[in-house]
Amino acid sequence: MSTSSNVAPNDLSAFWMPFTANRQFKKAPRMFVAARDMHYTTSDGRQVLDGTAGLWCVNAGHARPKIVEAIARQAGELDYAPAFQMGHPKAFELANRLVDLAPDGLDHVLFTNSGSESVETALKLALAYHRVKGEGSRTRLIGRERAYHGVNFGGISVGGIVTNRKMFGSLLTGVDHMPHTHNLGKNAFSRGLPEHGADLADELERIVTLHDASTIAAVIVEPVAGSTGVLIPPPGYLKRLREITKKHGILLIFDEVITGYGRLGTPFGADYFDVTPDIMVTAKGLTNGVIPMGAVMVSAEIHDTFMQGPEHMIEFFHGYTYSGNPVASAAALATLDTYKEEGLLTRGAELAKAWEDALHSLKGLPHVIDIRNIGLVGAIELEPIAGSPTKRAFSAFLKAYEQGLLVRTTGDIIALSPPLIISESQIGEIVSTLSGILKTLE
Ligand code: PXG
Repeated sequence: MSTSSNVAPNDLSAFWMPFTANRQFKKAPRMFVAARDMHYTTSDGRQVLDGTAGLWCVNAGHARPKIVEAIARQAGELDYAPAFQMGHPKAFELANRLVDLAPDGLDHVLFTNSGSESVETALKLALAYHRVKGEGSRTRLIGRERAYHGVNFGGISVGGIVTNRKMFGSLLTGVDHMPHTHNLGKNAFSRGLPEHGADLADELERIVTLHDASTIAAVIVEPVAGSTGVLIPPPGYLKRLREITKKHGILLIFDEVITGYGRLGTPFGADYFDVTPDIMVTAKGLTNGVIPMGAVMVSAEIHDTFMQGPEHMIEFFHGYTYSGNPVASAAALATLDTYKEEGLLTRGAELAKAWEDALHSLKGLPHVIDIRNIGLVGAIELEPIAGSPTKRAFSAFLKAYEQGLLVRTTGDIIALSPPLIISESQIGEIVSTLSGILKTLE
């Protein structure tokens, strides 16, 4: 058996890495050993500009003192408190803060440890809500093609990524999918919201007609789909989904794991699009990525529906050992303080124009078939190499890393989502590094 004292630092075999080409990585590892503000430090001592806020989560930048101190203090004061039938003050304080920050009408919070768990929590809530209300026939869940809702069974069932679904059997039954809204033919090089495609929301009407509204519990969508390459909805699309769901008594769930906490230049995507869902799923930026935590915000109507029957009874049979964990709660409170003090939840709106102009300056470079942007999110879509999809973008990722820039790729799309503290000159740096790379890509 290995112990930490006898594992050679270059023995990488034991850790089976997530969503990673393990064999390739272990032949030429890319390791970060430190981070501060906008930069990572690599194991070979280089600085790498963070163009992705880690994995869309480090919205306030790295190693922010207030968050670091809050975690250390909390760990020394109250490290853990049982999450079931016991409480501690910070979880309640955090829930209150989140309700204040969330759109009006979302008045209660359930805590989880990740986006995936937040999604499962939301889907289970939707099913149980209808049943408690006496509408137990509402069991169908509607997701969307090219959606990412984490990796658990509910999430991959309503999700729309073939590679994440096809290995895992029949998944949840009674799930249907709306089409995604990405349309390169009509919307390539859109700045902000793409013009065409609002009518795709009417596909929901078609699905409702097919199954009958009385069988449908909820519709779940990402306001902007992040993971599958920044798919931005056309104007009016989400409003239309809200109208249709309301008309048919179907719950609308926004998965704001990426769009939450300032990514679009507003606190939540719901604010950006002026559409309030019944349930809002969040994680990532809630704790600035430092400690795993998710939060699911729900309407008073949903919450109150459960609050009936004998008072000594548990109202919702769901929760995690670490729901509202004290250290995670402290990290989240300090994160929200940092966002507030530095105006970060709206800073994306101030930078959006400069960000948009910078990204779109890459138009016309080799292989670039689309550039799109919203808030502090951007995507550059490349023409795939014939017969080798993903290879071109992945080689851009590797070159960027060598040249001191972290980007994310999915398929042949380069996705960008820097920490919200980024400066205009750092935006320039991202674009000039990418420009150089795009000119030399195979
Ligand atoms: N919903 C959405 C919309 C997400 O983007 C999850 C749920 C799951 O969250 P957890 O915390 O369980 O991973 C996500 C996660 C990428 C990338 O590069 C995106 C995610 C995770 C890792 C990488 O696009 N999104």
